[in-house]
Amino acid sequence: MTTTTAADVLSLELSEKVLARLATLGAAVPVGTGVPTRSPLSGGTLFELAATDAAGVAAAVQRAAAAQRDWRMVPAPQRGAVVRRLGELLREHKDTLADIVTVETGKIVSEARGEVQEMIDICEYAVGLSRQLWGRTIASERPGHRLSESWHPIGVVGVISAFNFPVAVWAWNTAVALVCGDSVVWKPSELAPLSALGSAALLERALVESGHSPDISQVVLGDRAVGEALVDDSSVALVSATGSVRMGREVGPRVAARFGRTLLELGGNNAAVITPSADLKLVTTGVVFAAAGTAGQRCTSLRRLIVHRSVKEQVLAKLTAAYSRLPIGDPFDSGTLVGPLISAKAGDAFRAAVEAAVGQGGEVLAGGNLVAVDGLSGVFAMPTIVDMPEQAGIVLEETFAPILYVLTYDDFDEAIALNNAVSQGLSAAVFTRDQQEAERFIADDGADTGIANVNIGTSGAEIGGAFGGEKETGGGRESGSDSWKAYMRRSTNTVNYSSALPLAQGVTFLS
Ligand code: UN1
Repeated sequence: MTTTTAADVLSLELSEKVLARLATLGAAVPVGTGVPTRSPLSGGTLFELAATDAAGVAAAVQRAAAAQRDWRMVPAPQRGAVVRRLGELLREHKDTLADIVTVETGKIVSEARGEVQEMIDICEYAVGLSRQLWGRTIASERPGHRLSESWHPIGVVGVISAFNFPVAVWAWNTAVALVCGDSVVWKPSELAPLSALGSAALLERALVESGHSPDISQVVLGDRAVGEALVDDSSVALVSATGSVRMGREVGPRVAARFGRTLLELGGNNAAVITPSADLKLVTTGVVFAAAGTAGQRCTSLRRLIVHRSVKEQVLAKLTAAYSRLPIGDPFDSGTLVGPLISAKAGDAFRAAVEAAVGQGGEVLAGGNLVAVDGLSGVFAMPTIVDMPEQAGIVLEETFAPILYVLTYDDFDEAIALNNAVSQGLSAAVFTRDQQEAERFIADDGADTGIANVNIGTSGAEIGGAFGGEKETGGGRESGSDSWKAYMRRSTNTVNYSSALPLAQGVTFLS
């Protein structure tokens, strides 16, 4: 006889909630085996979905490739109209999709809705972009010649996304890829397949309503093997992958071996420098949101605080006071600011990191433990601050949990050196009212990250900028600015409208 635990009852409730939301979104749920769905609220399994096998991945890619051959000929502004419709549907169903995100990832309601808002934002951005896929005209050195460049759809884009932004990252890639004339095959995180099914259902509706093939968007479900099949498929022109550095190290060379393109968004080990002139009110809000928000599970989460010796005591007093008041609990409760970690494994990694930090001479100033939350059976970590004697060992690692390591500096050059002395290069921030320091931080010899902020934390980037980072973060850029260029192929065109054929560089041949 099996006994039903409180966690089982909660898992059942969450299953019902998520299935009702999926029905509202019009999503079919491929029940089967291979992909168990889970919730970090109960820590248990909800129900199981059918995994896509290798043949299924190949078939999905071929369907996407066939559909793309027509899609690429649809004028870009008309492709934009489909993305506009997707944005409208997301607006209409914002809270419904956000609820699924909360069930699957444990994100608090406000952040889950913020994630769907980020999807809406990128749709709107992509609609505008659909009329701005500009090439240039370049001065030719030859008379009667026009030199220009044009941008064309690249083909099938494979999107591999992570659990922490289970839907926004797909939307960044997909909204832009669609207006660029590409089709998309999505392999969502195996920890968040349900929010993927919900999002894809809305896109399918937008496509069908506008008279286009739903095959332009494909979802494949499963673990690593499914990701590998997608990565190795030579019909996938671009693999856009978000995840760990370890994952990127495998994906990068595999795609390169077949001369495919990659766009990699890997780990971060983001720091904020707190200078003597910093506005401490901004520091407190900025640091607490960046370090403890999303339970420290963003790539852009703040992990290192590089604080000037003269303000250290004051800064830490404010931060520890704020940390002691952070409500940890049910992410569906409106008062909660810190929800559960994604899994028991993440809880183990949190504990191991705190232990390692203490072993390396760290002093725990706030948090440090896992806590139980009434009525839920997931794993909850107390947002933690550890004062470290030096930047070494565990501080150099990205632990996906709310742990903030404190480092002390005396001289601004030293602060920049500490900021840059990690292998990742995603996001960095400086809090200062000194203009020289602010400018220096974002100058050529400043922070070496893809995102460098002044008087604002490391996380919570807007979609208008290019998102991504350097070094082991992978070098990719997605979302705004000119990131769209990664989703297109560039063609340089020389047109001779004269009756002579002068050769470039003054070469003479047959004349
Ligand atoms: C991520 O952490 O994987 O800047 C993406 C932010 C979000 C996106 C983060 N807009 O925090």
